[in-house]
Amino acid sequence: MRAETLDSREQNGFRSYDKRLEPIAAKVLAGERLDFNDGIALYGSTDVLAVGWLANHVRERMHGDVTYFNVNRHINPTNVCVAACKLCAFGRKKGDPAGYTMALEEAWETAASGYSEAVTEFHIVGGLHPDLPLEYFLDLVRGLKQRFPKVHIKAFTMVEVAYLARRAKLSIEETLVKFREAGVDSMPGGGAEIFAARVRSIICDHKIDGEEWLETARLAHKLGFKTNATMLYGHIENDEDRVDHLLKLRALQDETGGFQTFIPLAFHPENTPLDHLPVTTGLTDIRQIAVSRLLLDNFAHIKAYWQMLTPKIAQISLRFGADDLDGTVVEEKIYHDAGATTPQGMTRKELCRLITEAGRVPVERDTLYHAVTRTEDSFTVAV
Ligand code: V47
Repeated sequence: MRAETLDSREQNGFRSYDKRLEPIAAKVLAGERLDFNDGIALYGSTDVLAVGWLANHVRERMHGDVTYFNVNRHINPTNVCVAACKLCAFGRKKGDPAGYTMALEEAWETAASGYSEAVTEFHIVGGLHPDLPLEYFLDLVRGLKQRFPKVHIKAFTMVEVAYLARRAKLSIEETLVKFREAGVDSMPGGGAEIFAARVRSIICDHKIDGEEWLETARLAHKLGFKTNATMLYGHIENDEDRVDHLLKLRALQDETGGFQTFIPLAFHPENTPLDHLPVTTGLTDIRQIAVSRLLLDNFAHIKAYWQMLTPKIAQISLRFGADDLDGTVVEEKIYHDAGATTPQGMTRKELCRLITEAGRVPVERDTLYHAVTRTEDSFTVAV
């Protein structure tokens, strides 16, 4: 067994005891695209280190040692939500005493509070509130732009855009144009979950379906918005569902080129109706980062979101395909309501330490991946 392992084929430094990885390694080393069956083989291989080696090879081909992070602040204006998704511990029904909705002044004050480090990005997502009109969100963004003109506003998932459009009786395009005029600069990747209808009907049956999510992203890209994409894994989906999800994102990226970053999100079951499910394990998380890097050959960035993965797993991910850790965050509600034990935020210094100790080179970026240079409390962006 041992001899067999050592004798297994070696290609450019790649070696594995799993024969199924050999043709995949040949494609990866030649810069060729992987297909559905390759994705299934990568999820099925017990040689996670070999899968990680391949992902790291691609990551270093694209980015060398550079590892990105940003100085951002999350703002969740409301947790009141009509959707009642089984995957979620954050949303509250209207009238629930634990529900909250920020007055605009409160949201603007929240934006200003936290670390003294000047943030370069506000990341804004929230519940699907049955009464808050589109105008509330437009005013929220306008007010932020007025008060913080240098800060990039990455706001509203495809799910929120589609919901607000329907409530305002506007098309998706009209709604996106209003957001752009108000000051939204780009969009986060949430709400994608898993596109497969069988899974979606159980974990988030009131949300837009997978096709609508993709169509909304397509329209956003056509209007010039950069957006991110996510996938929620580690619940009731299987390997086929995950590969299908990744390949649908890859196909849309071929068409529009509008995605910047992919963020795999590990399901946190605590305080959700799916709390009987186990949490993901470290190797599952790391393999997911690696498979994402290998299948999404047209995505520039794979983010190991430290809030969701824990700083320790996020750091290890930097050697398994990830080139981005997300940012300082300051205050996080979605994962902490679902039992996350990670800190609420991290400083620039802490993020840099994680990256440096992984043998990588930290680069502070803005949302669009321009390098940021800092002097005391101000910053300049190299465009
Ligand atoms: O869409 C909700 C997920 C997402 C749970 O674009 C859960 O840069 C795990 O999309 N367990 C919101 N996940 C977060 C998100 C995100 C985060 C960081 C960066 C970016 C970006 C986007 O969180 C939701 C949903 O998929 N989620 N509940 C839960 N219990």
